[in-house]
Amino acid sequence: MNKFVIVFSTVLTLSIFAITAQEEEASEKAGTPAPKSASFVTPDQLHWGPAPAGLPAGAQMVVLDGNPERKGSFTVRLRMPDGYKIPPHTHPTIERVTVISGTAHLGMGPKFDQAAGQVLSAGGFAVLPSGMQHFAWATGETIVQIHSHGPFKITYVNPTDDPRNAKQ
Ligand SMILES: [Cu+2]
Repeated sequence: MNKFVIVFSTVLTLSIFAITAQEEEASEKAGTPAPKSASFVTPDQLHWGPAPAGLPAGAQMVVLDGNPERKGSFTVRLRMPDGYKIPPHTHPTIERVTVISGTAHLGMGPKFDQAAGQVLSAGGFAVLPSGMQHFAWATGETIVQIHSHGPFKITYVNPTDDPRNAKQ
């Protein structure tokens, strides 16, 4: 390894640490404080409630960590009934999806197309960059875990798909 490579990798490592520290600091300043102690939850202790109004009716959600509405890291789970569909949409921040149970289908693009989805069974994982148009549906009751940074929002490609527009 020459000197340049060593210097470069040291600088890179240091900047990664700096970015992580900055993220944590930003999260503490403007939103959910970073946890100071360990916390544990068993599956029977999860307090499921109705999913937010931005999602089609019928799903349930539980917040495991953080607050999706505030700045900072958060983790939630979404329980979808069989056949549940989320029309094409985007998020302002990255969406990381882990399938806990059931089968989730994820498709990319502005048009809901059940022929174009990626099938993810339990244990499957997906990363959806911020601003990327995607859609989803479930076969069988399906639980996915979503890990991202808040404030997390959902913007539908077609505003008539937005359940918040129907509630008037
Ligand atoms: Cu999404």
